[in-house]
Amino acid sequence: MRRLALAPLLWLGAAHAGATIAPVEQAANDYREHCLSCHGANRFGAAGPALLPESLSRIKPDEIRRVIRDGRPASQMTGYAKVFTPAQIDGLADYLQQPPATPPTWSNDDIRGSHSMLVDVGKLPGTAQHGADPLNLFVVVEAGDHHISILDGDRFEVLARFASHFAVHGGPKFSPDGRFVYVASRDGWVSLYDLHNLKLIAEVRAGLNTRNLAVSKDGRWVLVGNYLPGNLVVLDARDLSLVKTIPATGLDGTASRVSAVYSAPPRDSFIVALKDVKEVWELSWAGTPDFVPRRIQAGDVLDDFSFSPDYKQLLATSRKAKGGQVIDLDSGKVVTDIPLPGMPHLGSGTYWKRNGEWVFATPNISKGLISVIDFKTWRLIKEIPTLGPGFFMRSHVNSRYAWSDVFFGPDNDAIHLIDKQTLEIAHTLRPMPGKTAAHIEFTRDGRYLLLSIWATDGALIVYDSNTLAEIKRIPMNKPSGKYNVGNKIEFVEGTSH
Ligand code: DHE
Repeated sequence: MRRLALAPLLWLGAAHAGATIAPVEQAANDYREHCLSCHGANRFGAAGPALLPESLSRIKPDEIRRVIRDGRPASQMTGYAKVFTPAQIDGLADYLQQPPATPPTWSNDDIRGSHSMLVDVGKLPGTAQHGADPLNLFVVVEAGDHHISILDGDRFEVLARFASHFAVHGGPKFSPDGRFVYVASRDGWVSLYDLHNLKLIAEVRAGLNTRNLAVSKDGRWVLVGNYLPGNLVVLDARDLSLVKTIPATGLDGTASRVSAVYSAPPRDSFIVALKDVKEVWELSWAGTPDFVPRRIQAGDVLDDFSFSPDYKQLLATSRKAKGGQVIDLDSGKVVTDIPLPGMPHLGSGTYWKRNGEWVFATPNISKGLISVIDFKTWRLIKEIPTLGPGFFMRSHVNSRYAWSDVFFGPDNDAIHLIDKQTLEIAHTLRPMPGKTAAHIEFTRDGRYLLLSIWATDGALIVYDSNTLAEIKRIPMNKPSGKYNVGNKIEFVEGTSH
């Protein structure tokens, strides 16, 4: 719609300027001549990332223009300042933010066509070949140059590093024994990696724009949630071959995007939140699953979500309602709304026991405060003011503190340590002044933790979680999330699911 409205306006502008070709056509020609070989015929991506509105929505228009003009350091994207006039750069940036003339599709055949099996797993040793504790490895996402590093969590040394697809987002998920890790990129690619043999096994493109993935507790299925096309994709966890696609269509026929998918191990099911219809879906993996969703009516459209520790209830953010909503998964009823004033990145919150009761805590993305909520009464226990809005909060059963970042604003180099019992800020660290400090993950025993310095010349900093002494700095390129195999497969308290 937007494109149809814009095209005549651009054309009119060009006609007045006496141009012989409409700017939209000019941009399409420029794309074909200079961008297509890397970014694909339909802007679906190839060696370079997809350039569809869904893929670019998180980037400001000025930044898009800047990248076309100056390129991206440490990538194959060179600058086009000497090739394009400023008007051509503006035209191209506008063009890329409009939907393509033909609506993009990604069919089952496209998924199957993208699948590649790189190694025959059956021929690889079934035990860890690297000498490190397989349950204390960390999978580290280096967002700066789109790589993944595998780190020995005892010696804090990198065992392997490999290129990922563009913009890995969300937590990688593991097979129940911790041998395999599944990674999703925003561009829709899913990769399967063998941590015992440090080898990439298989890859498939499950969609054009993906939210995240989940793995069933029995290790048989991978469920991928997509924005584009709005659907769920079930893959065989052994080799990522396609099992089924399920359009994210509401009961009334409205097409939706998928907000997030998680596995709920005690329920033997995947839980799915939909972005454009007021429904939550539960898909059982028990027995011989048909993956037909059980539909639960939500009070609002839901974004990211988390669970109560027993997985009986779901706690979701709702951008429209500017707050949170609790849904009982057994009865399928909305329990209550909860005050989450700053739209938290909910899956990245954490929970612990305080005075014998479970509490949930999360920073807020648009307000400098941490919300602490009682899991039994759903009442707000406290709002802890922080130095700025944050993204991630993490703890461990053996840690006195929950660590919470200040992702946004002038104090983004600070990290708060919240005392889990008093709910006061016990310490504020500034690990590398002037550089964003964010996202924590503990070793399996909780004795140490890894913190990211979120910069291209960044690092992972290893702390002793009791003395808070710095143990080691490992240089890395914008390390974003890091995930401890043992903590993730045991779904331990304090870890994201
Ligand atoms: Fe995330 C997890 C949604 C922006 C880094 N983020 C998740 C998950 C969801 C989500 C649903 C849980 C997936 C999982 O673990 O399986 N993220 C969203 C958004 O809706 C939001 C606000 C906007 C968007 O367009 O996606 C958003 N996220 C970001 C970022 O800007 C971050 C900081 C940088 C980036 O990589 O894009 C970011 N998100 C992360 C990370 C996780 C994550 C590192 C995994 C956290 C964990 O420890 O498990």
